[in-house]
Amino acid sequence: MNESTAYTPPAVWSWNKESGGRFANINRPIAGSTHDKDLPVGRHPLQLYSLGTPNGVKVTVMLEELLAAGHAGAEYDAWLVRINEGDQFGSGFVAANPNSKIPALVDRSAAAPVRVFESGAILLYLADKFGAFVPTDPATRAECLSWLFWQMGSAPFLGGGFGHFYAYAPSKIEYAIDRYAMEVKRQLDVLDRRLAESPFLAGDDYSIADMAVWPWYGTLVKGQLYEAGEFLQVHQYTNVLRWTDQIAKRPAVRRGRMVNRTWGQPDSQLHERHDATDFDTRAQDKLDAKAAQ
Ligand SMILES: N[C@@H](CCC(=O)N[C@@H](CS)C(=O)NCC(=O)O)C(=O)O
Repeated sequence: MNESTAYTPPAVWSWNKESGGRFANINRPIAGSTHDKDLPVGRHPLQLYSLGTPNGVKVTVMLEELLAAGHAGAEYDAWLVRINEGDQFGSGFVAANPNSKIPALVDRSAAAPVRVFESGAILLYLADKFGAFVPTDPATRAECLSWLFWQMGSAPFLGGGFGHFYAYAPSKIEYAIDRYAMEVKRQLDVLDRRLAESPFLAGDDYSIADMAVWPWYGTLVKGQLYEAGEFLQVHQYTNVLRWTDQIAKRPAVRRGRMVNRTWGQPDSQLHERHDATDFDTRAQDKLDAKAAQ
Protein backbone atom coordinates (compact mmCIF):
# COMPACT_ATOMS: atom_id res chain seq x y z
CA MET A 1 0.00 0.00 0.00
CA ASN A 2 1.45 3.38 -0.89
CA GLU A 3 1.30 6.62 1.09
CA SER A 4 -1.72 8.03 -0.75
CA THR A 5 -3.99 4.99 -0.25
CA ALA A 6 -2.91 4.58 3.39
CA TYR A 7 -4.39 7.93 4.43
CA THR A 8 -7.79 7.87 6.12
CA PRO A 9 -9.22 11.39 6.45
CA PRO A 10 -10.23 12.31 10.02
CA ALA A 11 -13.82 13.38 10.73
CA VAL A 12 -12.78 17.04 10.80
CA TRP A 13 -9.94 18.47 8.71
CA SER A 14 -7.35 20.52 10.58
CA TRP A 15 -4.64 22.83 9.30
CA ASN A 16 -1.25 21.13 9.34
CA LYS A 17 1.17 24.01 8.86
CA GLU A 18 4.06 21.59 8.35
CA SER A 19 2.44 19.78 5.39
CA GLY A 20 5.31 20.77 3.10
CA GLY A 21 5.27 21.41 -0.64
CA ARG A 22 6.66 24.36 -2.56
CA PHE A 23 4.05 26.91 -1.43
CA ALA A 24 3.39 25.62 2.10
CA ASN A 25 4.62 28.86 3.64
CA ILE A 26 1.92 30.99 1.96
CA ASN A 27 -1.02 28.58 1.76
CA ARG A 28 -3.66 28.98 4.47
CA PRO A 29 -7.36 28.10 4.83
CA ILE A 30 -8.56 31.63 5.62
CA ALA A 31 -8.95 34.79 3.54
CA GLY A 32 -8.29 38.41 4.46
CA SER A 33 -5.18 40.45 5.13
CA THR A 34 -2.34 39.53 7.49
CA HIS A 35 -0.77 42.99 7.71
CA ASP A 36 -1.42 46.66 6.96
CA LYS A 37 0.21 47.86 3.78
CA ASP A 38 -1.06 50.39 1.26
CA LEU A 39 -0.50 49.77 -2.43
CA PRO A 40 1.80 52.18 -4.26
CA VAL A 41 0.19 54.37 -6.94
CA GLY A 42 2.09 55.64 -9.98
CA ARG A 43 1.32 58.34 -12.52
CA HIS A 44 -0.56 56.34 -15.15
CA PRO A 45 -4.32 55.72 -15.42
CA LEU A 46 -3.92 51.97 -14.95
CA GLN A 47 -2.20 50.45 -11.92
CA LEU A 48 -1.31 46.77 -12.16
CA TYR A 49 -0.19 44.72 -9.14
CA SER A 50 1.26 41.48 -10.43
CA LEU A 51 4.05 38.99 -11.01
CA GLY A 52 5.32 37.49 -14.28
CA THR A 53 3.61 34.11 -13.90
CA PRO A 54 1.30 32.91 -16.70
CA ASN A 55 -1.70 34.62 -15.05
CA GLY A 56 0.24 37.87 -14.76
CA VAL A 57 1.64 37.70 -18.31
CA LYS A 58 -1.86 37.58 -19.80
CA VAL A 59 -2.47 41.13 -18.59
CA THR A 60 0.92 42.68 -19.36
CA VAL A 61 0.71 41.27 -22.89
CA MET A 62 -2.76 42.83 -23.28
CA LEU A 63 -1.56 46.21 -22.02
CA GLU A 64 1.45 46.16 -24.34
CA GLU A 65 -0.79 45.13 -27.26
CA LEU A 66 -3.18 48.00 -26.51
CA LEU A 67 -0.30 50.49 -26.40
CA ALA A 68 1.15 49.07 -29.62
CA ALA A 69 -2.27 49.51 -31.24
CA GLY A 70 -2.23 53.20 -30.29
CA HIS A 71 -4.44 53.23 -27.17
CA ALA A 72 -2.54 55.78 -25.11
CA GLY A 73 -5.10 55.43 -22.29
CA ALA A 74 -3.64 51.98 -21.61
CA GLU A 75 -0.44 53.45 -20.13
CA TYR A 76 0.24 51.59 -16.92
CA ASP A 77 2.42 51.18 -13.88
CA ALA A 78 3.19 47.51 -13.15
CA TRP A 79 4.13 46.96 -9.51
CA LEU A 80 5.77 43.78 -8.33
CA VAL A 81 3.86 41.56 -5.90
CA ARG A 82 6.19 38.97 -4.40
CA ILE A 83 3.74 36.18 -3.63
CA ASN A 84 6.40 33.98 -2.02
CA GLU A 85 6.90 36.73 0.55
CA GLY A 86 3.16 37.17 1.25
CA ASP A 87 2.68 40.59 -0.43
CA GLN A 88 -0.76 39.42 -1.60
CA PHE A 89 -1.94 39.42 2.02
CA GLY A 90 -1.25 43.14 2.60
CA SER A 91 -4.41 45.18 3.35
CA GLY A 92 -4.08 47.31 0.19
CA PHE A 93 -3.75 44.28 -2.06
CA VAL A 94 -6.69 42.53 -0.41
CA ALA A 95 -8.79 45.65 -1.01
CA ALA A 96 -7.91 45.37 -4.72
CA ASN A 97 -8.40 41.60 -4.79
CA PRO A 98 -10.22 39.90 -1.90
CA ASN A 99 -8.97 36.59 -3.34
CA SER A 100 -5.31 37.55 -2.59
CA LYS A 101 -3.90 36.44 -5.93
CA ILE A 102 -2.13 38.26 -8.72
CA PRO A 103 -3.00 39.90 -11.06
CA ALA A 104 -5.07 42.82 -9.73
CA LEU A 105 -5.79 45.98 -11.71
CA VAL A 106 -7.00 49.37 -10.46
CA ASP A 107 -8.31 51.72 -13.13
CA ARG A 108 -7.84 55.29 -11.89
CA SER A 109 -8.86 56.99 -15.14
CA ALA A 110 -12.22 58.13 -13.70
CA ALA A 111 -13.09 59.95 -10.46
CA ALA A 112 -13.79 56.72 -8.59
CA PRO A 113 -11.15 54.00 -8.97
CA VAL A 114 -12.38 50.69 -10.38
CA ARG A 115 -10.80 47.48 -9.09
CA VAL A 116 -10.71 44.37 -11.29
CA PHE A 117 -9.43 40.96 -10.25
CA GLU A 118 -9.25 37.56 -12.00
CA SER A 119 -7.08 37.67 -15.11
CA GLY A 120 -9.98 36.77 -17.43
CA ALA A 121 -12.11 39.60 -16.02
CA ILE A 122 -9.19 42.01 -16.42
CA LEU A 123 -8.71 41.01 -20.08
CA LEU A 124 -12.39 41.45 -20.82
CA TYR A 125 -12.58 44.76 -18.90
CA LEU A 126 -9.66 46.18 -20.91
CA ALA A 127 -10.96 44.79 -24.22
CA ASP A 128 -14.38 46.40 -23.63
CA LYS A 129 -12.88 49.66 -22.35
CA PHE A 130 -10.73 50.14 -25.44
CA GLY A 131 -12.88 48.27 -27.97
CA ALA A 132 -9.95 46.09 -28.96
CA PHE A 133 -8.97 42.40 -29.13
CA VAL A 134 -12.54 41.22 -28.61
CA PRO A 135 -14.75 40.69 -31.65
CA THR A 136 -17.93 42.76 -31.95
CA ASP A 137 -19.89 40.42 -34.18
CA PRO A 138 -22.00 38.35 -31.71
CA ALA A 139 -21.05 34.92 -33.06
CA THR A 140 -17.30 35.58 -33.10
CA ARG A 141 -17.51 37.32 -29.72
CA ALA A 142 -19.24 34.21 -28.32
CA GLU A 143 -16.44 32.03 -29.70
CA CYS A 144 -13.82 34.36 -28.18
CA LEU A 145 -15.46 34.40 -24.75
CA SER A 146 -15.96 30.63 -24.86
CA TRP A 147 -12.20 30.10 -25.26
CA LEU A 148 -11.42 32.78 -22.67
CA PHE A 149 -13.62 31.05 -20.10
CA TRP A 150 -12.34 27.65 -21.25
CA GLN A 151 -8.89 28.82 -20.19
CA MET A 152 -10.09 30.08 -16.81
CA GLY A 153 -11.75 26.72 -16.12
CA SER A 154 -9.02 24.52 -17.57
CA ALA A 155 -5.74 26.03 -16.34
CA PRO A 156 -6.36 25.14 -12.66
CA PHE A 157 -6.19 21.48 -13.74
CA LEU A 158 -2.87 22.22 -15.43
CA GLY A 159 -1.34 24.38 -12.68
CA GLY A 160 -3.10 23.40 -9.46
CA GLY A 161 -3.55 19.77 -10.56
CA PHE A 162 -0.81 18.51 -12.87
CA GLY A 163 1.88 21.07 -12.04
CA HIS A 164 1.31 20.80 -8.33
CA PHE A 165 1.50 17.01 -8.14
CA TYR A 166 4.16 16.51 -10.85
CA ALA A 167 6.54 19.29 -9.78
CA TYR A 168 5.74 20.72 -6.36
CA ALA A 169 4.13 18.14 -4.03
CA PRO A 170 6.51 16.76 -1.38
CA SER A 171 6.00 13.19 -2.68
CA LYS A 172 5.09 11.78 -6.10
CA ILE A 173 1.58 10.31 -5.96
CA GLU A 174 0.98 8.14 -9.03
CA TYR A 175 -2.81 8.39 -8.91
CA ALA A 176 -2.77 12.20 -8.84
CA ILE A 177 -0.11 12.56 -11.55
CA ASP A 178 -1.95 10.08 -13.81
CA ARG A 179 -5.26 11.80 -13.26
CA TYR A 180 -3.98 15.24 -14.17
CA ALA A 181 -1.56 14.17 -16.93
CA MET A 182 -4.54 12.59 -18.69
CA GLU A 183 -6.61 15.76 -18.30
CA VAL A 184 -3.81 18.05 -19.49
CA LYS A 185 -3.17 15.90 -22.57
CA ARG A 186 -6.89 16.00 -23.29
CA GLN A 187 -6.84 19.80 -22.99
CA LEU A 188 -3.85 20.03 -25.35
CA ASP A 189 -5.76 17.90 -27.84
CA VAL A 190 -8.80 20.20 -27.54
CA LEU A 191 -6.58 23.15 -28.42
CA ASP A 192 -4.73 21.29 -31.16
CA ARG A 193 -7.98 20.38 -32.92
CA ARG A 194 -9.29 23.95 -32.70
CA LEU A 195 -6.02 25.38 -34.01
CA ALA A 196 -6.03 22.86 -36.89
CA GLU A 197 -9.21 24.49 -38.21
CA SER A 198 -8.58 28.13 -37.24
CA PRO A 199 -5.50 30.40 -37.14
CA PHE A 200 -6.47 31.80 -33.74
CA LEU A 201 -8.83 30.58 -31.04
CA ALA A 202 -11.69 32.97 -31.81
CA GLY A 203 -11.24 32.70 -35.57
CA ASP A 204 -9.14 34.68 -38.03
CA ASP A 205 -8.01 37.35 -35.58
CA TYR A 206 -5.77 37.33 -32.53
CA SER A 207 -7.84 38.15 -29.41
CA ILE A 208 -7.98 38.08 -25.61
CA ALA A 209 -8.71 34.34 -25.88
CA ASP A 210 -5.21 33.77 -27.32
CA MET A 211 -3.69 36.10 -24.72
CA ALA A 212 -5.28 34.05 -21.93
CA VAL A 213 -4.34 30.62 -23.28
CA TRP A 214 -0.86 31.33 -24.66
CA PRO A 215 1.07 31.96 -21.39
CA TRP A 216 -0.08 28.60 -19.99
CA TYR A 217 -0.41 26.19 -22.90
CA GLY A 218 2.15 27.89 -25.16
CA THR A 219 4.75 27.62 -22.41
CA LEU A 220 3.74 24.02 -21.71
CA VAL A 221 3.93 22.92 -25.34
CA LYS A 222 7.45 24.41 -25.63
CA GLY A 223 8.52 22.21 -22.71
CA GLN A 224 9.09 25.26 -20.50
CA LEU A 225 6.52 24.51 -17.78
CA TYR A 226 7.19 22.04 -14.94
CA GLU A 227 9.95 20.39 -17.06
CA ALA A 228 7.18 18.17 -18.37
CA GLY A 229 7.78 18.36 -22.13
CA GLU A 230 9.00 14.80 -22.56
CA PHE A 231 6.59 13.36 -19.98
CA LEU A 232 3.58 14.82 -21.81
CA GLN A 233 5.11 14.32 -25.30
CA VAL A 234 4.24 17.91 -26.13
CA HIS A 235 5.81 17.74 -29.62
CA GLN A 236 2.65 15.89 -30.74
CA TYR A 237 0.57 19.08 -30.61
CA THR A 238 1.82 20.60 -33.85
CA ASN A 239 -1.00 23.09 -34.33
CA VAL A 240 -0.54 24.43 -30.79
CA LEU A 241 3.19 24.76 -31.52
CA ARG A 242 2.56 26.68 -34.76
CA TRP A 243 0.21 29.10 -32.95
CA THR A 244 2.59 29.43 -29.97
CA ASP A 245 5.55 30.38 -32.15
CA GLN A 246 3.49 32.85 -34.15
CA ILE A 247 2.29 34.67 -31.02
CA ALA A 248 5.76 34.64 -29.42
CA LYS A 249 7.08 36.75 -32.32
CA ARG A 250 4.74 39.68 -31.60
CA PRO A 251 6.78 42.62 -30.22
CA ALA A 252 4.08 43.41 -27.62
CA VAL A 253 4.17 39.81 -26.41
CA ARG A 254 7.97 39.94 -26.14
CA ARG A 255 7.66 43.05 -23.96
CA GLY A 256 4.66 41.86 -21.95
CA ARG A 257 6.32 38.62 -20.89
CA MET A 258 9.26 40.58 -19.40
CA VAL A 259 7.13 42.66 -17.04
CA ASN A 260 7.17 41.70 -13.33
CA ARG A 261 9.40 38.73 -14.16
CA THR A 262 11.99 38.03 -11.47
CA TRP A 263 13.60 34.84 -12.79
CA GLY A 264 15.29 33.59 -15.98
CA GLN A 265 17.89 35.44 -18.05
CA PRO A 266 18.57 38.97 -16.69
CA ASP A 267 17.66 40.52 -20.06
CA SER A 268 14.24 38.83 -19.86
CA GLN A 269 13.35 40.50 -16.55
CA LEU A 270 11.77 43.91 -16.02
CA HIS A 271 10.80 43.82 -12.36
CA GLU A 272 8.58 46.90 -12.55
CA ARG A 273 7.33 48.86 -15.53
CA HIS A 274 6.51 52.54 -15.14
CA ASP A 275 7.44 53.87 -18.58
CA ALA A 276 7.74 52.53 -22.13
CA THR A 277 11.47 53.27 -22.05
CA ASP A 278 11.95 50.90 -19.09
CA PHE A 279 12.33 47.96 -21.51
CA ASP A 280 15.48 49.58 -22.89
CA THR A 281 16.90 51.03 -19.71
CA ARG A 282 15.68 49.07 -16.70
CA ALA A 283 15.78 45.38 -17.69
CA GLN A 284 17.77 43.44 -15.11
CA ASP A 285 20.88 43.03 -17.31
CA LYS A 286 21.06 46.83 -17.66
CA LEU A 287 20.59 47.39 -13.91
CA ASP A 288 23.19 44.73 -13.09
CA ALA A 289 25.69 46.36 -15.48
CA LYS A 290 25.09 49.78 -13.89
CA ALA A 291 25.49 48.35 -10.40
CA ALA A 292 28.81 46.73 -11.41
CA GLN A 293 30.27 50.06 -12.69
N1 LIG B 1 -7.92 32.57 -11.39
C1 LIG B 1 -6.93 33.53 -11.00
C2 LIG B 1 -5.71 32.78 -10.54
C3 LIG B 1 -4.65 33.72 -10.04
C4 LIG B 1 -3.52 32.95 -9.36
O1 LIG B 1 -3.64 31.76 -9.08
N2 LIG B 1 -2.42 33.66 -9.06
C5 LIG B 1 -1.31 33.06 -8.36
C6 LIG B 1 -0.02 33.27 -9.13
S1 LIG B 1 -0.13 32.62 -10.77
C7 LIG B 1 -1.14 33.72 -7.00
O2 LIG B 1 -1.23 34.92 -6.88
N3 LIG B 1 -0.87 32.92 -5.96
C8 LIG B 1 -0.64 33.44 -4.66
C9 LIG B 1 -1.36 32.67 -3.59
O3 LIG B 1 -2.06 31.70 -3.94
O4 LIG B 1 -1.25 33.04 -2.43
C10 LIG B 1 -6.62 34.45 -12.17
O5 LIG B 1 -6.62 33.97 -13.31
O6 LIG B 1 -6.38 35.65 -11.96
